[in-house]
Amino acid sequence: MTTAANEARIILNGLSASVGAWSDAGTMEARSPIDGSVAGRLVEVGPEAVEAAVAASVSAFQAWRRVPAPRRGELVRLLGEELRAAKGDLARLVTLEAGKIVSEGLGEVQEMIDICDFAVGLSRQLNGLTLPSERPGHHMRETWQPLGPVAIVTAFNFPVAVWAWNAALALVCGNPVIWKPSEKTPMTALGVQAVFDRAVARFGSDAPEGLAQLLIGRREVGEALAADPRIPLVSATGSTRMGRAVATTVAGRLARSLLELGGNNAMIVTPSADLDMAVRAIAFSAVGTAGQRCTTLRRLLVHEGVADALIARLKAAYETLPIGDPRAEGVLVGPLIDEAAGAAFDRALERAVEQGGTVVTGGGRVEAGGGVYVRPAIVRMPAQSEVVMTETFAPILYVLTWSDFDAAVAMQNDVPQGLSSCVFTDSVREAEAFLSAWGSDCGIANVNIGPSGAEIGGAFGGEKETGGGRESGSDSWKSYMRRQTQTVNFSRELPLAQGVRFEV
Ligand code: UN1
Repeated sequence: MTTAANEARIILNGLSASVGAWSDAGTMEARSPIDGSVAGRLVEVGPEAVEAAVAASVSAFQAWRRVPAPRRGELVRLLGEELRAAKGDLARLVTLEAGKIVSEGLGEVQEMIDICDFAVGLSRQLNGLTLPSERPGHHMRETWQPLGPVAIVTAFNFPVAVWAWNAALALVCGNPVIWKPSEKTPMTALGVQAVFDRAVARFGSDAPEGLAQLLIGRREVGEALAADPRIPLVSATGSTRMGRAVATTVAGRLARSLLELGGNNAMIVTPSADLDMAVRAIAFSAVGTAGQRCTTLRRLLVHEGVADALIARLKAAYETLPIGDPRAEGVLVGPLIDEAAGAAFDRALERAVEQGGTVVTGGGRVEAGGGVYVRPAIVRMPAQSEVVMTETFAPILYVLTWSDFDAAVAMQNDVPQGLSSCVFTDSVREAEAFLSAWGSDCGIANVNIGPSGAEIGGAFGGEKETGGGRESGSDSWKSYMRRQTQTVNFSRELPLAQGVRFEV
């Protein structure tokens, strides 16, 4: 029987990806969390490979920045077409290597396609301002210039979309990219690179060598990229600990980082909330991707008058959740990424009980063919104790109650992470208060929709401990460019500054 990992390897072969990447001497196992199978070993690079990769990127930059932005957009348009053609294969790779259910794998590739469309339009709208000069016969304007090589470090849980958010924007902005994917998802990265190469082949020779590079490697490769003075922007997604290390290194050389780190997202449910909608939103955002999204719902803050009714309905919904092989039709909860994630799930539940929590449902493993499958848990907590304030990358939903709306908002804000948030209410007062300056302190605030599943059109990311990075839509492109204020004197005078005379 073909193992899940071998199925991924067959798809890669079909995409003509990873030719030469496999070797018995390779040191990176390509595995699937579905059944724990291993497809083989991939050759990985060490930090010493970063030198040559950055040199190639710098020379690619010299050419790419001269290509007009709308023409750069054409490459991203072709990438979008190739992604559409390869959508099924890439989505399947995401399922096989990250363990996402089929519709989530497809959804992730759709995010790649969407950001390509967005970036194509953007390639004709990298607009600056013209500014009134205080000096006669002068023209002032603001121009957005390409920045240089962009390093992209991505996590296992969104193994393809996050690269695309960064790469599509970086490319239209005139920057080459160097990608270090998670060591847990090298195969999807190889698949994406193959699709990119197809787009380049159709585009033509004005796409320089080394425009988008892939470095299969470990933490040290990311560290070397973060430390390299030729990389003006490092965009990294992952744990808060990793983000702090990247931010410190990058700030130490006064360059820019764009970070997407932890989330500890809450939903406030008020007495007027539509509970049918709330139950569906909670189930999707708390157990989707087996609780391994940074936007996963982790804290449910319910008004004490509706708590028992809501919890009873959630318990019933949780107890019929189909858990198992994410390829199987109807399954909603796939595996955790690895044994360490399973252990973190178990430990968090133990800590929750120690801290006064009562498990309403879930916990423990489901035997399903070799992967780490857990039963999503709901735990009622007496207070926002240490474990509630911590992001555990697994499907645990902590439930707390409140009686005063302002106190609920304060509770939602009282964690270090500030990525996504939402309120379920039919009261316009509560909804608007939640969205006001004294409401949610998160980067994303929603009304009557859960905290996950953000569209690419908005700036994605958080405030507070998430690193404050904003990626993908809105004006996030400005992070990938340098702003230049330009002044042209078309007079025959030299007014140096207001009121200053300087004769030589
Ligand atoms: C992440 O979990 O790292 O909003 C990103 C969402 C997705 C992106 C999540 N569009 O759930």
